[in-house]
Amino acid sequence: MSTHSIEKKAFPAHFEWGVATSSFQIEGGGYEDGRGATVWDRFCENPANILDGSNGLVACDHYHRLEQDLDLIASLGVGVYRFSVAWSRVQPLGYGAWNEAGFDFYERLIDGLAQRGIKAYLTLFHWDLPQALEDRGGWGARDTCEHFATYAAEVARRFGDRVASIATHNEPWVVSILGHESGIFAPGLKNRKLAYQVSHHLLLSHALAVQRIRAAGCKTPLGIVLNQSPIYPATDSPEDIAKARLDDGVVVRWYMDPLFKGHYPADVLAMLGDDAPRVEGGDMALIGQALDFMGVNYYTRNFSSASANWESPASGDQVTDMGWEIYPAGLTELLCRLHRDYTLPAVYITENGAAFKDELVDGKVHDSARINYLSGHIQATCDAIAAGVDVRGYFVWSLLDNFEWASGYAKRFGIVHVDFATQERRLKDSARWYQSFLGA
Ligand code: IFM
Repeated sequence: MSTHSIEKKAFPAHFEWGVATSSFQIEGGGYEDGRGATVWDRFCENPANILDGSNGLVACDHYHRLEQDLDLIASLGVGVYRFSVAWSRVQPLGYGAWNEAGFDFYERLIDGLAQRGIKAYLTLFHWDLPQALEDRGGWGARDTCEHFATYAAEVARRFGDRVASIATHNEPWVVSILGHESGIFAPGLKNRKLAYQVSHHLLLSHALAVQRIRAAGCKTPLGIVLNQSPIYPATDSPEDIAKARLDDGVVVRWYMDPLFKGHYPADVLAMLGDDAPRVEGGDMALIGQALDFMGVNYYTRNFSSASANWESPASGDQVTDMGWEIYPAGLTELLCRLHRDYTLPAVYITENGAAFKDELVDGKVHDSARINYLSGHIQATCDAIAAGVDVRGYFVWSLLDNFEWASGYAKRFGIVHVDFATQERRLKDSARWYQSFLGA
């Protein structure tokens, strides 16, 4: 079925294979059982913000279908499941009182995974900031870092010994830049200075959370998940080369340098000028503390052009339904470059996958393009390991078709098809391919 002949036995014996999701994208359950509003709830209240005018109030209704979904995950034969905790479900305002009903849900999730022999990889923040904190300045306010560390420590106190991994943030670049500079994601703000202050606070909150969790004696591996891609100049003009270098600074080095070298990249700071974030004494040392792992979310490569009119030549079956070029070699290249430029902890491919225009025919989805995408990127991961990068796991994004943020339900990333009218789940061919690859 796949044009790539990669086999699981090409990987180290303890390599982890999983699927990934996030709270807001699948849980639904509205404001039930005391869940507080999030910035994404508020953002969706303006239908113009979302391609299909939808919201996350029902999503995949995972909140009510937990047992069935756990069985589905187990049926794939994966050893690990990556999910995120909705902060506002367990602490509705993001500060103050805890919500036991919210913790109960994650209790059942984590126990249900253990009963099925699946390790839990928990992410603390996948973008659904409690709206009450946004009303107090959100990630632009330094106080939010302290609130996040308190929340993180409480989740770790309750679940730390039962999960195999805790990631603080998922893709801080998205929260800062798409949420606060371009404004196409919640909370929908357009202010570059704020966006970079937010990025600093996300990194600081990550660091405070790691410090607090470790100080409490929790030995669970701790890390952070970054979206990354290799960025090439669109042409060999000096202007495009300079732009690609700066864009690499904004997307890759702005996060990697502070986390693994203890400072922000000088070229991006120079570009920002007065918009550079306010950094207090001690922040950088804290952000640069050692981590147990880093997660890499890889989907595509990017090109940078100094000209606003340049368009990628990739088209047709070279691109996914997001318009993202399918370029598995970029993953090998990215991993090798990170390995060369930084002293990395263990690396996990925490997200990789693709949206395609799936068609449900007679209850089946023949998504050979997704199979080729996944097998190509699994091969690319194998190539990076062969080149010496310490990659320990790979997670398909995503288990289910789900709420794809500003694209609503219009883009389907799942290896399991979801009929959003009936909530029926159906394994796509890609899920069956993954099952057989894993030997389930
Ligand atoms: O759906 C998202 C996910 O929430 C974060 N990483 C990228 C995915 C696809 O856009």
